[in-house]
Amino acid sequence: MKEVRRSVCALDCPDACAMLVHIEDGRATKVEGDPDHPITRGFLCGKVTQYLERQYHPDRLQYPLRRVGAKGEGRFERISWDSALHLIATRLQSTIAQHGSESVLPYSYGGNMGFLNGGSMDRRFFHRLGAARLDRTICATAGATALMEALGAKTGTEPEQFADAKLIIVWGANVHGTSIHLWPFIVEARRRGARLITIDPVLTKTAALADQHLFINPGTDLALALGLMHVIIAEGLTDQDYISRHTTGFDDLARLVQDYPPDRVSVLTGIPAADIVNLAREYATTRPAVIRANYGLQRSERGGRAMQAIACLPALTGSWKDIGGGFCLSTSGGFTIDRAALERIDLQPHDTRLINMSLLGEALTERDVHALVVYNSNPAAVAPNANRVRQGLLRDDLFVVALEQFLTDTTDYADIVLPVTTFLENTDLYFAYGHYHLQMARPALSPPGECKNNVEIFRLLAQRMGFDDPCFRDTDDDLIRQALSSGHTNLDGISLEMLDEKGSVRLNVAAAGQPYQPHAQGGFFTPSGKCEFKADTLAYVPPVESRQGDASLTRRFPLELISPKNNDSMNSTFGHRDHVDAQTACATLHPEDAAARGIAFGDTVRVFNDRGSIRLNVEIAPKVHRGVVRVPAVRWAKKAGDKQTVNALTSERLTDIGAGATFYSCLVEVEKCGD
Ligand SMILES: Nc1nc2c(c(=O)[nH]1)N[C@H]1C(S)=C(S)[C@@H](COP(=O)(O)OP(=O)(O)OC[C@H]3O[C@@H](n4cnc5c(=O)[nH]c(N)nc54)[C@H](O)[C@@H]3O)O[C@H]1N2
Ligand SMILES: Nc1nc2c(c(=O)[nH]1)N[C@H]1C(S)=C(S)[C@@H](COP(=O)(O)OP(=O)(O)OC[C@H]3O[C@@H](n4cnc5c(=O)[nH]c(N)nc54)[C@H](O)[C@@H]3O)O[C@H]1N2
Ligand code: SF4
Ligand SMILES: [Mo]
Repeated sequence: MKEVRRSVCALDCPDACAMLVHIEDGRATKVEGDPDHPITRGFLCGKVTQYLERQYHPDRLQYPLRRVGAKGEGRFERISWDSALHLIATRLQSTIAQHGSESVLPYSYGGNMGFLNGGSMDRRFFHRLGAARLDRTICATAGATALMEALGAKTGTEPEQFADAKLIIVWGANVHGTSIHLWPFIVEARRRGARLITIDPVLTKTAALADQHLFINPGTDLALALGLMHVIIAEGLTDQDYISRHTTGFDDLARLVQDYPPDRVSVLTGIPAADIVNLAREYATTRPAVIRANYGLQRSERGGRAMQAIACLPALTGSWKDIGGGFCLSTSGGFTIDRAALERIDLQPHDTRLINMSLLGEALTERDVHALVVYNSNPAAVAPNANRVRQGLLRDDLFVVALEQFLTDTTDYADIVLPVTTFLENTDLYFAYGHYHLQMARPALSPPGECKNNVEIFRLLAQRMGFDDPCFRDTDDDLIRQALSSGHTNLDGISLEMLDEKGSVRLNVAAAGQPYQPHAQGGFFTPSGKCEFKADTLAYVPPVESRQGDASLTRRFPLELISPKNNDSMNSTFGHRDHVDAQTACATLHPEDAAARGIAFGDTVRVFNDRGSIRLNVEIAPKVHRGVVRVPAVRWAKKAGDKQTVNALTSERLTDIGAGATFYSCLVEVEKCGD
């Protein structure tokens, strides 16, 4: 029998695509983008077009496993669900008896972006247990904090409106690789005469397609933003009416940016002064002009304040007033569901300690963690300072449980591995961080073997631990109804039944068919209700790990390593694919940096600093800014000859605000390998 069922892509991507799954006799034969969805528009990215390779991969986990080899070896034997749950419950109980409940640490991130499988029954379970709480900082907290400071919410220009822009600045974002569904709107705008400018240390695929590309020194975007403000204010290109009605702190900002003339900003950013002046003029005089930033921009020591300053630019020029103007980092703030009802922090016996996930290495080696439960994440590959993380995971007295689809770098250190479903097998409710359409999916396929979803696994664990609160028996539909009952106007009239029928519904952010213009008339969500410039927080200091940073470091490690997203994979997901492995096993060097080190095409190189050393192939091309090394993230260490990923090199230093990870502030040296 042939049929087509709907699903929603649950990967950690701004686009949250609506999918159609073609099924023949219970087996999927093809996945495609829903042609009727206003953002998906009938296509999926390359990596998910091939999702069935993952869905039906022979290595997919189907049964619970118990470790039989040494930690890190990855040798397991099959056990029953009953004994897996029993082993976990008894070990958690004895750990709590001996070391207290806060010695248990959950570790999860973006493996599954559904509200249910991403953060519902799991949170309830750990809250009731009294476990340490995880501060989920590994991706987005610097930028999120920045938006809260400047705008008061994580909202921005909707993708549909990009088609109306006349100037699009893509700033620290690789639209073509990481949020491809914005691209058709950019194409549409350009067809109508818009210009596209990119700002990135790398000539990405997006940058190569732009009208103009500006190579920037990593971590210097705050200086660039202040330099643009300098020119805009000095040349009288501001919208004084908008500024006086809808902003605070303009006079202090005007004073601060006097210290950032184009010549100085040019030295800091590596962008020619004339280009800075022209960009400022073009931005302030083209209407509508929109800025698309993405999280890559804020993964540096100064990334938070940089995002904050950039988010202030449209208020200076009044660009929020235009359909197709404004700024977007994230739209997630529009999805005002009742998270408290899903997560139930009130179940905590007492307020527990908070552990920053970006400091996992430190937590496992210095902070008295005795049990780690990992789901929706692969920390052995994706967390910074991987050698320290590994040292922690190797501890004999650490009990590790991993809920996974594959045997990853992390599961190799687990005592118990539980097989989980893929999103194609789940009921879930989905937000997006790149558009304003709320979606729901029912299982399109049935799970293989004995796979269970995260929600069900934490329900079962709660039962084993004897947690009798009725909330641990909530069904998936109960959870969705609770999530939708926040009473917020954005969800007015949106019910489970409606989502079940339609699949996707635009949030009530504007009248049907009308553009959402969050700040056309101010309406900021800050305490003052205005865009807050906060000049006292915006002075620029170069990152410690940067070319203008700590001289004792730059002498030994003169190159700036960035490890941005790989177009054909999703963080470490799809790392099992050979072509992904090859892409993430390669460092790109500027020809002058390669020549200075006697490195030539075909060489193998060693990239190293005090934290680690990895061997990689090399690509030599002026695709990276001079002084920058690019290694796409994140390779599976277990597939590498030296068992290392790029995160062996990255540090546990945190961002200026939001306590986020600084993956892209990382000094290294590169040398040719001897053999
Ligand atoms: N194909 C693919 N798509 C993905 C992902 C993936 O792994 N692969 N990951 C998903 C996730 S988790 C996220 S958070 C998003 C992130 O989406 P993006 O932010 O678009 O992706 P990144 O590659 O992290 O960073 C974007 C760009 O910032 C540049 N960059 C690095 N440092 C700086 C800097 O200091 N200044 C400036 N101006 N630019 C800088 C990088 O070279 C890169 O081209 O993508 C999501 N989508
Ligand atoms: N060097 C470097 N490191 C980085 C980054 C970088 O750009 N450079 N990016 C950082 C960023 S932005 C992010 S968001 C993090 C991402 O880090 P993670 O959130 O850990 O993302 P993934 O590596 O994709 O791993 C997700 C895992 O979840 C599993 N999974 C999928 N669905 C489910 C499910 O339903 N249940 C369970 N239990 N598991 C599931 C997948 O099989 C996969 O192994 O990485 C960070 N690390
Ligand atoms: S990863 Fe992003 S672009 Fe690709 S199918 Fe999923 S939501 Fe769409
Ligand atoms: Mo991320």
